[in-house]
Amino acid sequence: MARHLITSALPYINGIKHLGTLVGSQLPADLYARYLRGRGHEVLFLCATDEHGTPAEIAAAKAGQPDADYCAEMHAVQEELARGFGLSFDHFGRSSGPQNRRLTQHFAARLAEAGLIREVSERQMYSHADGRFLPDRYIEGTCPNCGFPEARGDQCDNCTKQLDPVDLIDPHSTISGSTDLEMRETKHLYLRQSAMKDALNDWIDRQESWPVLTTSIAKKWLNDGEGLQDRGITRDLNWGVPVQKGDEPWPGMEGKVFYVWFDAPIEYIAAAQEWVDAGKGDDWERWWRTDKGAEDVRYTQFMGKDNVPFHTLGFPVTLLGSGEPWKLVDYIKSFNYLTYDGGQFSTSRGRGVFMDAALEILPADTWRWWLLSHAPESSDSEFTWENFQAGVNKDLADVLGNFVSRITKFCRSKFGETVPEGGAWGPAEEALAEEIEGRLRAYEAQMEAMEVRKASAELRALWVAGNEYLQGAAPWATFKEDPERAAMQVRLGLNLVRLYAVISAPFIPFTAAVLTEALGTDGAAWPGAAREALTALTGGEAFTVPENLFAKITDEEREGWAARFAGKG
Ligand code: B3M
Ligand code: ZN
Repeated sequence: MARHLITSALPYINGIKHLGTLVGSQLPADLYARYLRGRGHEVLFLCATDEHGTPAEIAAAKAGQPDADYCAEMHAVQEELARGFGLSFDHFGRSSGPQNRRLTQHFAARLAEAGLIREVSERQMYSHADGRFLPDRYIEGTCPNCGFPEARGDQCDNCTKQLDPVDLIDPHSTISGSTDLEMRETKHLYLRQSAMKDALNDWIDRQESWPVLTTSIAKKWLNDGEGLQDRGITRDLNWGVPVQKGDEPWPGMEGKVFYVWFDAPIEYIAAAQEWVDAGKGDDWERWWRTDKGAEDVRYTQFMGKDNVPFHTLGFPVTLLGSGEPWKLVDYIKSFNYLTYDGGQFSTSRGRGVFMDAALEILPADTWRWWLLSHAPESSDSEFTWENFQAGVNKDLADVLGNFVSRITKFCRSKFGETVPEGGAWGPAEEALAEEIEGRLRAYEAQMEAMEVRKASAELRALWVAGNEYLQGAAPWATFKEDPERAAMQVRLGLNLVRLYAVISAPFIPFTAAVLTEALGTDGAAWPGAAREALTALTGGEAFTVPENLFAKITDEEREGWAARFAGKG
């Protein structure tokens, strides 16, 4: 029994996530966490909302709410959606919590002591009316290139030219509208990532086989072009972790906060502290400190490919640079993108399916199954309604749903709602057990390897094997000549249902719970030898027939949803 720490990239706070974000981090992380728990391992599965940064401030301003209120509300919304999708976090934390504030300030102090932070003087726009320095995105004016009147300090959205705030004609603050701006000297902190380059290279080289996607991105940033750059880790925002050296003030840094990408990964640790503070656990250090037992932990992170550099460079610099014995990640599982019907998901244009709407129209397991079985692993993958309809109707309704429905209903009609006794296995049953044995072990191997699509294919093959057995055995025909044999066939079928409930739970936990409930097989352990798993119910056990497990998606539904989620423009 190993101990497994699992984290999913933290969903940003400014709005409800679309299915592409879900399948690129939280959902596969949940799949893996559920699988490992099912195998009897000790698992700590953590996630949180990533709540700081300019986009959070802007979203709160747009909602007309104080930052803290906006974030609290959106956190609750995201937590509820996570529950709806069956994401089995041991804790779903908040990067704006006191634990993360303290830890972030602690790491900054340690890095400063280690000489890994330098102060840099920069000239930046100061707004007298607002009494603060303005981040580039908070300054607007006329584009010097194309004359667009609402160009931002960092970029013109009309001609896409990258800008400096000083380039703008008639600049004003987007907070107050004031034009009373001046360029002033100000200091920022830079993390000396370049000084850690060799340590990072060594660390990455020491890793067991990381997925190619992960390693290639990490190495590219480390060695390409100008190599690893030092990175500004402070910002002029109101909302964030105040820049301090531990508990001490940091002279010259008054009014500044840490950059969101500095504090966000630290929340992985803070979430474990929150988990303890919430009374759900009693020791976070044995998960995170290698001097306190975490050397036995295997730590796996899940994320989209755009987040990889921050996890292979930025966060390790923070942890290694602190000189303290923090647990580093062992394996990074990263994902490509899910596209939507030939294009991108788009929040602003309302294009694609978002987590809230998804749960409004269909049960979570439908989405979980399709998304995981089409996870963008080796390349981007595309959501289309035709493909979605086909996947759901075939795999879930025709294969699994149909199997469960046929066997339980047939049993009820001939033997009542009790697992029938009698009869002995013949060659067909032996052959089935052998096939299930092979496929079960293959399924486990793919799950261990976090090969999500391949694992889903093995699971589907296990369902298909049951269906084909039932088709061939045809207990409805056998029953007329040899009721004993039919009883044996039906019993085997019910044992398959029991088996499916256990092994399908990582993918479709809600359905698995319904099956478990119907069979009264709560607490059934992960199957060892197939032969034993297929004879676990020996006869005499009561069961109920589960109501229609999966409804098929009709063509009208598909067309209606395609139109509804096409987005404007
Ligand atoms: N919040 C994901 C994103 O918004 C980002 C992940 C943080 S993980 C520490 O792209
Ligand atoms: Zn322009």
